[in-house]
Amino acid sequence: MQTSKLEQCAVLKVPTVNDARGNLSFLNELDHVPFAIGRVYFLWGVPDDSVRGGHAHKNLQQFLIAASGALDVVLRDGVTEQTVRLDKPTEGLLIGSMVWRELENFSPNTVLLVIASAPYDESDYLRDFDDFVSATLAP
Ligand code: T46
Repeated sequence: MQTSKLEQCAVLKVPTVNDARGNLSFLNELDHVPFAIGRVYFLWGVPDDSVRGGHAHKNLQQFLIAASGALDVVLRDGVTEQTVRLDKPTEGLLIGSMVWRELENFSPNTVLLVIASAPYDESDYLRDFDDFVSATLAP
């Protein structure tokens, strides 16, 4: 039986050093982020009624951290669905390829930091859910 793509998604700790001056969190490539880093981008100024995402990636892997604020990430593999609340900068969500994601319920002033395995490439996106289901369930 095919393994669910959702099992390849995981909430991982972001190593953090705390002292009286505040907190410092860091990520080492191929260690805390389990892939080679091709791009970093961040979402900010997101209205609280906004829904982002609504697509899957053929190959891209990503690691999402709510550096500030909070949001829900809804993950779907075409069969099952799981919602992960990101609300602390000390943990991040690893999303593998061929996982549909929707980002919603942003709290005010959320900054979502995204570390991606490759530069932006529109041809890597599946933006139609039926096409995604067909592709992911194909033998
Ligand atoms: C994802 C979620 C978490 C670029 O020019 N470069 C980039 O690196 C990215 C990510 C986007 N863009 C352009 C493409 C669109 O014209 O920015 C515009 C908005 O992109 P999109 O509608 O894909 O944004 P989101 O927030 O729905 O999705 C993004 C990522 O695209 C996606 O990979 O997983 O954030």
